[in-house]
Amino acid sequence: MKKTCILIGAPIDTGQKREGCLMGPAAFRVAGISRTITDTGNLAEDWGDVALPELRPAACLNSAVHSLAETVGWTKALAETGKRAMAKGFPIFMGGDHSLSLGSVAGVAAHARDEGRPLFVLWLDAHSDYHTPMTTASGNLHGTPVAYIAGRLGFDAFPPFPAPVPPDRICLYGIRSVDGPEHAGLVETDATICDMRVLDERGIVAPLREFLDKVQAQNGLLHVSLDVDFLDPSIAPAVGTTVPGGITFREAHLVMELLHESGLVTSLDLVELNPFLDERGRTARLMVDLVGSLMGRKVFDRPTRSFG
Ligand code: B3U
Ligand code: MN
Ligand code: MN
Repeated sequence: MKKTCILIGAPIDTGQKREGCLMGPAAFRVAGISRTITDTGNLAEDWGDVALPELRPAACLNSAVHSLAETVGWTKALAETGKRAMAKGFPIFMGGDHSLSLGSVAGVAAHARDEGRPLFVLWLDAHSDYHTPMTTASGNLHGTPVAYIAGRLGFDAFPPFPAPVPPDRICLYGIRSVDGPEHAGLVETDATICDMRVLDERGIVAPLREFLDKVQAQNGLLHVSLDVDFLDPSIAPAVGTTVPGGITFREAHLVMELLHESGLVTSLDLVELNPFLDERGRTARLMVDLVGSLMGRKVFDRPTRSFG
């Protein structure tokens, strides 16, 4: 079925300390994201970049936390735009660092709640991003969205998350860097953890299909959050926090093809691209190619496997 992809630029780099991610939306456009989508027979509508609203003072007891007021401002703005976009089509949030997902997923969750459908979240990332503003040692709020989405306590400066996603509807896939307080929080939950140990042992397909089968069985909406550092740094150098041992080119495309085939994905984040660190646009192009696979680009048509 034809999708209307709504491109939403989120030029944010205050969720961490390295400048450059704010150029991400421009790089995705230059790398041809619209054309890639329309080439797959879908529609692309570009809503431009979201603007940061006027800031309200915000405070947090953890003095390491920085850019709190900006992050709260982006969260509100993106939640509002995200909810509106869900009613119109398939939002693609182009970051910007991963703090944008505090807002994008809040908007998606508000829509799911209003529709009476359960929301599932697939987190494609080297990191678990399960800090709260109280537990982060770096103070970088891009390390917190999964905790916010799951309704973990400690986000007093933020709007309450509209409809927290129970951890058994969250899958962290590809993770290989988890801090102590994140681990301590995660082991208390029944989130699906597909860390690299699991993926090396079982392969990338079976664990993903298991999660997708769950989404299908519950008639869920599925938000996918794709962090550049999910990919191995050898193929995706344009990211501030590279972690070795990531997903290969072929694995990444297969993940996207399986997601396409499932027909379950309803929204997407593309985050952490730092064009200033790229090599002649290769990471931006790879991310856009992955969007192509997610939207249905393939070499041969073959009967799709049915889910559920
Ligand atoms: N967990 C570390 C590192 C990190 C998280 N997300 C990224 N890096 N990209 C932290 O700073 O919270
Ligand atoms: Mn991340
Ligand atoms: Mn990451």
